[in-house]
Amino acid sequence: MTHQRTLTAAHWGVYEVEYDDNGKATRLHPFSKDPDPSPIGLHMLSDEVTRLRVRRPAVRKSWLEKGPGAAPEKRGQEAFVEVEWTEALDLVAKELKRVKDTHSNRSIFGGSYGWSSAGRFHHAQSQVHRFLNLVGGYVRHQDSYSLGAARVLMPHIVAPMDELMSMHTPWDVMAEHCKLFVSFGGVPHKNSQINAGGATKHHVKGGLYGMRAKGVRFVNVTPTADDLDTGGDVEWLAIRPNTDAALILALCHTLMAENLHDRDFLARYTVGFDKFAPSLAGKDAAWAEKITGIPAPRIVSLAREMAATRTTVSINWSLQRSHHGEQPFWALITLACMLGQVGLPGGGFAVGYGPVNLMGSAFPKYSGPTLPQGTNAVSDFIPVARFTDMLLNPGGTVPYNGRNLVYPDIKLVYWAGGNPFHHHQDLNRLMLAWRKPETIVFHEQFWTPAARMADIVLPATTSLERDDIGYGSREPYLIAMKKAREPVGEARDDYWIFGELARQMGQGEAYTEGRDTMAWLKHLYELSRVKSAEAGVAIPAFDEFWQAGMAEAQGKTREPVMLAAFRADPDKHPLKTPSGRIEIFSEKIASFGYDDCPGHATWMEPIEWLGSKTAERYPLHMLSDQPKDKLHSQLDHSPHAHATKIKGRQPVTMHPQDAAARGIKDGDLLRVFNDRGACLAAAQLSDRIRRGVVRLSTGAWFDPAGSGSNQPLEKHGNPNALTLDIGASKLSQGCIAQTCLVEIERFDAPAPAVTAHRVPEFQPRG
Ligand SMILES: Nc1nc2c(c(=O)[nH]1)N[C@H]1C(S)=C(S)[C@@H](COP(=O)(O)OP(=O)(O)OC[C@H]3O[C@@H](n4cnc5c(=O)[nH]c(N)nc54)[C@H](O)[C@@H]3O)O[C@H]1N2
Ligand SMILES: Nc1nc2c(c(=O)[nH]1)N[C@H]1C(S)=C(S)[C@@H](COP(=O)(O)OP(=O)(O)OC[C@H]3O[C@@H](n4cnc5c(=O)[nH]c(N)nc54)[C@H](O)[C@@H]3O)O[C@H]1N2
Ligand SMILES: [Mo]
Repeated sequence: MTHQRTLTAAHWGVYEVEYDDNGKATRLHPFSKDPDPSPIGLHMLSDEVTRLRVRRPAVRKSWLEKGPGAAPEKRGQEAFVEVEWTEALDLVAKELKRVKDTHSNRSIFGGSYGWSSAGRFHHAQSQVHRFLNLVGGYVRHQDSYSLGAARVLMPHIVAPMDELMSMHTPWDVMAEHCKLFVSFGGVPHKNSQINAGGATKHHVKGGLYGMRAKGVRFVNVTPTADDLDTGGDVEWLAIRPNTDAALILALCHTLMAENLHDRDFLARYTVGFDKFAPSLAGKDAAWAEKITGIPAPRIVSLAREMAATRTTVSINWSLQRSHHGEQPFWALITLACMLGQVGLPGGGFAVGYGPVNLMGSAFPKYSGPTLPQGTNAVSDFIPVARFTDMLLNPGGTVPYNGRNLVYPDIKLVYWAGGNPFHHHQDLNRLMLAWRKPETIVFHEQFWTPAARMADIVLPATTSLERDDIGYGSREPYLIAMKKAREPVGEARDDYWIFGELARQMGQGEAYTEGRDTMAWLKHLYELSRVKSAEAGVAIPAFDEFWQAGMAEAQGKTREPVMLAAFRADPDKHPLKTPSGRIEIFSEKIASFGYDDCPGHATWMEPIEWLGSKTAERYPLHMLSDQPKDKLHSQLDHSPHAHATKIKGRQPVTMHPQDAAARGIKDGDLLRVFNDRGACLAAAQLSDRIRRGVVRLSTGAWFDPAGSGSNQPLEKHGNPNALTLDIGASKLSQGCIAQTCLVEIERFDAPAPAVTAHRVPEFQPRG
């Protein structure tokens, strides 16, 4: 008999699962309804991917034999012992009880940051938080690595990021009305492959090509020209990294000097321009040329062009992942207000067309299914990127958004669905801090570097091995993600694992509410159906959806133009800022008295940049952007990601002249280094990158050679061996991965083998 294809959803897209005559899933195909499907997940069934699965529960040898806290410096170095599920669950439940009783739930870090997999019920972060809440709570994290600075800044001055993201004017309206589109950091096609929970219809390429076809002019301010593809001409302004705030302030300066700013708009819709304007003194185009490397005459003419025509200014999230990363965002909002086009079709600002597929979608917004997480009895939290600081400074304080937080004393770290040895900055420093907890528990699908550095690793299923519901914000389709195969090895759903642990800790019924997976899917789906209907969006009943394999949301479409209601009547539709207006000057932020984030947009030198003293020793600015061939570190071991590697390493893009000055040829093995670390990578030459800038995309699994020394060589090309682990400012404490200087040399010594993609050693119990 023939087996019908089923669907599966990943953050990067939907795939059709093909089965053989025996019902075995054999191949994945692109989703037929997607005009621009992503190749990232095509090999999810491959042997290369399966090879690295965690197959059985495993416990680090010293921990198993000597108990919590034993030889923490051996994490990642020593063998694991595989154990039965019953024993593994017993160990975890007892250890949680021990930490709760001898310390308290304030000693459990369950922040567990990470993207997990698509699928709303089995979302690992939701599951771990629901579980830890039921057993007394945990220290959580706030904000994200994605938007550390913007999530804190934007609600003070305009609106929360999530609201702004889903308000972005759709592509067809942009094509019709926008005349000049100025992007800071491009609109990278590679990034828009992703939408959290599952991209179903990729529309960014079509959107950009449509704008170009209607004659929109594009100016791209970026160190890396390949981040904007419109199918036509793009003017490239090759800016020095981390200096965009200076450029934008100089654009503001020109507008004011030439009386081109929209006084009516500023008076009606904003507060604080009078306090900001004097700070522009001296910040003219000539001043900005020295900082940014963009010729002064072009800055002046660009400001005039912007004022003369319907203009959108769009900024990418990468710009705020930098030291003082609040400033380019605040400056951009200020510039858009001076241009006076906020709320007009094709005009105003965008906080990123491109980072994910969501922005510019015209599909209705409705509430998707989500697993309730309960309430957390512990109030302690950290800004997410202060994780290493927390471990190193228990009892220490950290300023954050107007308050001082105290770092808790963490004894147990519980992680499900993230990879801190991918996402955190300065991984050599994290390696040292990682010794602090007495116990580290991971649920993982794969033997990632972080899993290999844990004490107890529990094998989790992938979304191909369980039933779930795919839903992404402003995507047209809900996807019935049907189980396509049996779990590999003894892998179990995170839900099953937490259910069992909860049972042992007397919370089993509270955790499962008596439902199995299918009952949960139906329950969560029907709840979301009721809420969506209230908002004017109809989705079919669950059984019909599951039977059909997918569902299309029908109904009320969106307000087409970003912030149009506010523009139409700011009294009736005030913003949620203290004044109800856009805050060019924020009394609130000024009142915090932070020297690194004053009350209005300004330019402050980053701690490292091409104009700083450090550049004498480390003259290359390293950008570590999101990888084209994967989502973060996920599927780094798949054939698709492998194909981009050179000599088994991550390529580092550099300008031919920077390479020639160092005797480097295309494809050479390189050592990238600074005072914090060093890694190996391979040269990929391109004249589409600014001189003095190099790009080492994230995602190569962390692969330190040896250990113990302060600065081990990372062998695979993980940029977080080099990045700096401080906060963007006292306001946000956001991660600043894009602020990083390095030097590069040819690596002529015999190349050490890459061992990132390996299963750890297993030994019998001693
Ligand atoms: N230098 C530098 N560093 C960066 C960035 C940068 O720009 N530059 N970007 C930052 C950003 S924006 C982000 S969002 C972070 C991303 O950092 P992370 O979200 O931590 O990265 P992922 O690689 O997606 O890790 C997800 C992990 O979850 C596991 N997983 C997937 N599904 C499941 C599941 O169902 N159950 C369980 N138990 N596990 C599962 C995967 O195997 C994988 O190991 O990285 C940040 N780091
Ligand atoms: N394929 C793929 N897509 C992804 C992800 C992934 O891992 N893989 N991750 C997703 C996640 S979690 C997030 S948060 C988003 C992040 O989205 P972004 O933060 O916007 O993405 P990046 O790729 O880091 O950077 C985008 C562009 O900004 C440029 N840029 C960097 N620094 C500067 C600067 O100082 N000035 C200017 N003008 N430009 C600069 C970079 O060269 C790059 O081309 O991407 C999402 N999309
Ligand atoms: Mo992110």
